[in-house]
Amino acid sequence: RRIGPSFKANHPLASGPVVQPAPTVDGFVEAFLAELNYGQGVLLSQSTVNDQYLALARTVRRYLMADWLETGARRRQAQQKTVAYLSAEYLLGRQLGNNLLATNLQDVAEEAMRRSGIDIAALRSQEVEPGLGNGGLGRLAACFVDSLATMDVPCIGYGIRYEYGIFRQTFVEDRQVELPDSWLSLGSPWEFPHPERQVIVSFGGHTETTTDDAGVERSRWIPDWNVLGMPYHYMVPGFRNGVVNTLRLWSARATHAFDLQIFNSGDYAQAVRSQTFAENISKVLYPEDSTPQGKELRLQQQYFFVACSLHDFIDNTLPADYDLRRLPERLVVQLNDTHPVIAIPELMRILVDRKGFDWDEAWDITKRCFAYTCHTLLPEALEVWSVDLLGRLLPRHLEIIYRINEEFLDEVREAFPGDEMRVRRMSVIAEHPERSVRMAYLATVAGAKVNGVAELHSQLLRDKVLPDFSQLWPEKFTNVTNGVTPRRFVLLANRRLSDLVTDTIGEGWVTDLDRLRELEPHAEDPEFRAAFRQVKADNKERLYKLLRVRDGLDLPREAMLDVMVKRLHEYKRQTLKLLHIVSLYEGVVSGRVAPEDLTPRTVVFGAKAAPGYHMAKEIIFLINAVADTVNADPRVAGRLSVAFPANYNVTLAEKLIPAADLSEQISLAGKEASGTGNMKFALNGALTIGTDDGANVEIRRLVGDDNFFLFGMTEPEVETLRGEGYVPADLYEQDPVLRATIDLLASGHFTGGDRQVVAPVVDNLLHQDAFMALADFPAYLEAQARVDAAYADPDTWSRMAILNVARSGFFSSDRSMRDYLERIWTAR
Ligand code: B1N
Repeated sequence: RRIGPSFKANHPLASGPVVQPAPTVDGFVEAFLAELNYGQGVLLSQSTVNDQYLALARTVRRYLMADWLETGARRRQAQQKTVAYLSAEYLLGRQLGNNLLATNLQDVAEEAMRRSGIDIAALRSQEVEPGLGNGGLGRLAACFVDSLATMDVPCIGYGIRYEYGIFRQTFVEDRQVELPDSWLSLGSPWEFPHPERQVIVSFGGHTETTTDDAGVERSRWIPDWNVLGMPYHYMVPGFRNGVVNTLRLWSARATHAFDLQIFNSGDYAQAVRSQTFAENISKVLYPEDSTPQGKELRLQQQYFFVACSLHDFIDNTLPADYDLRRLPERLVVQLNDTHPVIAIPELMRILVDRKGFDWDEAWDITKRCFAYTCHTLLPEALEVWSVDLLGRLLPRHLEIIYRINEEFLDEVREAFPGDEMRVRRMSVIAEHPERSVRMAYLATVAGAKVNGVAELHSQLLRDKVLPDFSQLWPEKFTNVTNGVTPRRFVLLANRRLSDLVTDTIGEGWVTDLDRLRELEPHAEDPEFRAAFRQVKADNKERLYKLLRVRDGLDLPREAMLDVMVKRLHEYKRQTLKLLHIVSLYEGVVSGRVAPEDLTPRTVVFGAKAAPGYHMAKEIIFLINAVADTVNADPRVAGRLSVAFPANYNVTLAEKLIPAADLSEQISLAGKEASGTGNMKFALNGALTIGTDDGANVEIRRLVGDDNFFLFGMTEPEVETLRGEGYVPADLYEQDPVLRATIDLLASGHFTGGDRQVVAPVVDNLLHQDAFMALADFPAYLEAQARVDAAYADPDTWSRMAILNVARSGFFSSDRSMRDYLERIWTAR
């Protein structure tokens, strides 16, 4: 079949105009009914909620289409430098609300639905969010593409269209049970498959050495098997600026070779199994957040999407005659952590093996195309691939990595003669415990820039993770502090606050978030503070209504809302929060504290644990057990409640964050690279209780010490304590409050008398406590007492909260994107 254009470019109809429905209620109703009747094939009177949702989505799509086509055409014309953002994860969140916001059609759509006898809220809830990511890293990618579209920067987001995203979490007898997330099953109106842009990706086999016409030895890859990559396009609209960029996610298909096998083999069942094998590659998102398991399928996923993406850009996006020596003028590849780092040898392979460049020229081009963002400090999170596995799956890439490493190590030897220890330390190939490729080192060697995601993180990255590299190439290292999109996380999630802000300082702040500063003087205005409190109260009411329907939770309206939502990980210290809750409860039940002396609090947790992370799952169990007991105990009724709604995701975050009073950011100093939830809470007027870690450091500096509850050890203090030998059991012995708290936990009080089931967590705290929760416990309680004192005076609290909003404009992802543009994408 013919693919490629089959229309005369100079035909009068060739480039539009694209017919767009009128942006009026009438126009919207008409387009909606057309989608329902002709797209969905149903009558309104017969339609289900799902029919209506799909038709509504397709109607909104129509309003974006002209801008999308126009942006594409403009980008092809302009031939500017394009950012290829390579990310294995995009945690997009629901699309309908965001796209209505971008097109400014919220009110029109709502009225149009009303006129059609439909409650738009029911249709909004019908959408299953594409959960194609684990947590902060995936959500960051989604915020970044939003900002780039809003700033009209040419960008293609490349990734994987997982058929199953992050699992759906349920609790059965307080324990996490994972269910598959079949987000595509009711139809996916936001995606556009492009089979004509399919790409072939090869795996396995071996290499051969041949001599080319010029007598130069060249390696040739003879692969063993292929799959097809089918791109699906998603619209990434800018905020009311006529720009729609593209997110291109790849789905794996069997090639025709598989079909032929079906035909020839006679073993039909086996042939179909081969097809399944190919399609497995994009079947499911790995649910490990920051502890890669080194699984072959994951390397297949990584190479699959990276190979598709580079091929797509070089062969299908650049003009056919483009001179690849000038590639760095047109392409910058931003590597979102090490997951897409195999793109480096892949570009070398394309240039050397397919395009006939000599090695040195190819390497010079490659080095100028890539930049690498590191998102972690945990040693166990730094990806390595065993040479054995990599060589089996991608033999030619392994050869290329070896040669890159040889030449790099020569450079090290030249800079530090006689220092073979250093050479071994810096080698891209680790020898122990198994010969393997250190992907972060490869990215650092090839990348023109390497950045961390918050100031403290970038500094620790230079000093602790990659010290030899920062000594060799200090100018390579930079910082770009993360940010979040104010469109989704303020305007969409918190309409009430947004209206108050706009009424107070006018429009424009949504794309120029520093303007929130203009709110500062209003912190002193009692009327504004009262209005601000009313916004919080309304958001709480909305949240509690949702939690009643969603989770059957019945929460008191008046209490302080204390929220800890993030992946479950020991370094994030959900257990420290749990110890705080148990200590409050213990105070009352032991008679040490009168219940009326407790500041009424509702603590909400949201957290998924990686399915294979046993300790994390034990902690989830314990939180649920404590919640059950505390909520059922009349002695603390109305004073202390604990809620753990299952399946925390972007959709729930949008309801929880605007309602929160207190934001828990309590990781052990030096472990959380940045955090981005911390920014979302501050922007929505929650106060932070937090350690000196990640972006908390910058939040505190900006909002001011007086408006932030700091506690705990600093990173150097953590190092010192570890050096001295940390013995958590000693702290338990010495601190009566800590002892009473842990004793109550250990007694089985929360588990129907069963001491056995709490042992894994309690013993770990007493005898390991790798993340030093016990060491920070007294300081944490003291900081929580400061929280209670501040909360006692509504005016004090709202003044602080308003100043948090006013001074957090820096954390817009628009600012992050400006920093990438200046420090990484153009400054070379
Ligand atoms: O990336 C976020 C940061 O704000 C967080 O502090 C950081 O923990 C997070 C392997 C990761 N680092 N590494 C991952 C995710 C998935 C995976 O398979 C690692 N996520 C982070 C944004 O910078």
